[in-house]
Amino acid sequence: MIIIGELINASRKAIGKAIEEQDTVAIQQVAKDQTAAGADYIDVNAGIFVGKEPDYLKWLVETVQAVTDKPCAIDSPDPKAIEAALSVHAGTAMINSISLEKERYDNLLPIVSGTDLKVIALCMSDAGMPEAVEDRLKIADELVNSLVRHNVKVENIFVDPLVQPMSVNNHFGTAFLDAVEAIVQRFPGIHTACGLSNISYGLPARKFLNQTFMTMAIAKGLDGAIVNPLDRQMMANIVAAEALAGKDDYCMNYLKAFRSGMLET
Ligand code: THG
Repeated sequence: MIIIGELINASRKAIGKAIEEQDTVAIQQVAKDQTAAGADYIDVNAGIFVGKEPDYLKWLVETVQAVTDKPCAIDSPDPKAIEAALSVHAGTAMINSISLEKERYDNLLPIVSGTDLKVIALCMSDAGMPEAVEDRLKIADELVNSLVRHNVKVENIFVDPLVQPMSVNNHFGTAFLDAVEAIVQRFPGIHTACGLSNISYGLPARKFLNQTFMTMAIAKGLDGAIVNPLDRQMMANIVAAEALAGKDDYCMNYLKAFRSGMLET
């Protein structure tokens, strides 16, 4: 599982405050904690700061990369903010995300076309949020085919079928899971990703739903997720579910996780 640490997101109160105050130490602590917990990418999001997003995102990338070797997932729909962040990013960043919404698509395609950047392809279009599995697949098809035509390698694409709250519609869970299954079958070598915790929005005891949903999604082939890596139970579940899904030769990762103490929750 490719873990994208979600915690450096300005919509979280403490992070929004730290960004506004340019509190390097606070941001770096969260970057270090997520790296130590096993994050492969550090998501950076300054989306609440209209007008200042490019400057803040650039500062976040510099601040984070000063204390971790991990690349960032640059979480913005704004090409100017993404360009600013990329201008200081070391190594191969992940763009989070392109979608089929026309303006976003047209502006972000030139940034990723012909590069080795990783890119999350979010299943959203100008028709709004997809509801049924077919809507998600139609968008995924168009996005992936178009990205590949524009010289983005299939292995650099992470399709995000979009997790929506099941408190709104109790079929949103299965629509997502079925979409993951179909995408993994249809595009060999492609990756998938999602903001998993959206599933439990509006419900109590969210951790329990998030962890169980993660296990179900892994069974369908999910191999990337934007999650809180400091949730030890979640991280332990991921290692166990991947072994059970046949993704862990000789249970090597499971055994390694056990020996490192990661399975003591
Ligand atoms: N898809 C893609 N990108 C995304 C999302 C998506 N980026 C934003 C969001 N959705 C995923 N990121 C977050 C970040 C923080 C939280 C949820 C999703 C969050 N965190 C808890 C909090 O602030 O209380 C803390 C973590 C916890 O305890 O679980 O709510 O769908 N491509």
